Amino acid sequence: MASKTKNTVFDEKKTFEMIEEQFEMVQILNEEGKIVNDSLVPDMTDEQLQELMRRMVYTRILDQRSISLNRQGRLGFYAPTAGQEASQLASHFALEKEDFILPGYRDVPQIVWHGLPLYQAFLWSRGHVDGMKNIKDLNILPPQIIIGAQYVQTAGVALGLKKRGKKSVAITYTGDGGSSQGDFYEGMNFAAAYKAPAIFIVQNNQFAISTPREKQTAAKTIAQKAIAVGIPGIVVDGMDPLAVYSAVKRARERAINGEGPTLIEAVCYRFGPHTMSGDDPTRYRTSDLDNEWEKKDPLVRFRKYLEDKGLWNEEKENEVIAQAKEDIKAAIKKADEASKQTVTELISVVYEEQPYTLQEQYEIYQAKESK
Ligand SMILES: Cc1ncc(C[n+]2csc(CCOP(=O)(O)OP(=O)(O)O)c2C)c(N)n1
Ligand SMILES: [Mg+2]
Repeated sequence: MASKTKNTVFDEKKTFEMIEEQFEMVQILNEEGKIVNDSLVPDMTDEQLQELMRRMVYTRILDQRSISLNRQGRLGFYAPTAGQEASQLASHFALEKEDFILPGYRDVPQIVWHGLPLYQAFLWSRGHVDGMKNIKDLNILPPQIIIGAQYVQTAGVALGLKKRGKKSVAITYTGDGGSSQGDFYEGMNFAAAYKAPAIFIVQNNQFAISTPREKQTAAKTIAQKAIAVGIPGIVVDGMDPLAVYSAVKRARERAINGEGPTLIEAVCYRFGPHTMSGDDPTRYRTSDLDNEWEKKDPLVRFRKYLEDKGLWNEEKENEVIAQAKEDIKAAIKKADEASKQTVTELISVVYEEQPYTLQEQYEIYQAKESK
């Protein structure tokens, strides 16, 4: 009897192969600081390359100082950023001043480089209302603590920009963990359906606190989730500033041209703990894994690249470090001089129009605080 080959209603092998092919990680600058993808090298001037390096070094120092200030009890909430400088600062570097940033709690560097004074970032860390005072003209929103919520808000901000005919974009950041939230899909879906000028970044730093990336989703990449909402998705080496910059630059062009949003997964690693609030990474990460990722340090590879081009040296680096330390010292001093936080002040900044329920509390505290 002739054996029949049975057809199946769908071919999962083909689907997986297609995804594999489509979502390969894009790298331009490798761990040794060498260009591995000539045709993709972004058009950046020597000054731009130096400025990006300057910001990355400065931000590493800011991270180190913030950690020690937190340990001294001089800062409040702090989520370390070391390891994520390329994802954060090269993505920001591809933006324009008129673009809106909707950050997560780890994305303070991007809003500082967008214009938020450092002392205000410190006040925000302390939970002081002045931290986010007068940010209206900076085109930034306060860092979001609710995981994923900024994705929905970004759809709204981007649609607003489109309706007002602005040639600017709204960019947002979440983590690998954030990609499991409903808001992640809802925000992208809405922005995609209305072709809103949004850029959605996922900084896949491998862990959501202690939950590894593998437990987050069965999908091979996070970027492929873009397909479901009908937008392009791309995986970039998030430790490679040139790859991150190029991807965001291109996503921005699409958005400005009315072609809608892009999802960018930046594969990276946070060298430090999740936050400074008692997290111990040694309980969920091995030192082998840490070592493996430390070799991919975005600062190390970018430094090598620029040194080879004659654009960077120890002297330049030391200048940046000294400047960062001086600025941080001045900023923390200024933060210390801020007036003591009052409850009335806190209540008054929540709503534009005070609801009567808060009005009553406001009056109680006003009486207490005026004594
Ligand atoms: C809606 C919501 N659920 C849970 C939390 C608690 N939480 C704070 S950070 C975090 C992990 C987020 O991980 P990821 O999105 O990968 O970002 P990362 O911290 O790694 O940058 C969780 C679950 C929260 N803030 N909001
Ligand atoms: Mg994460």
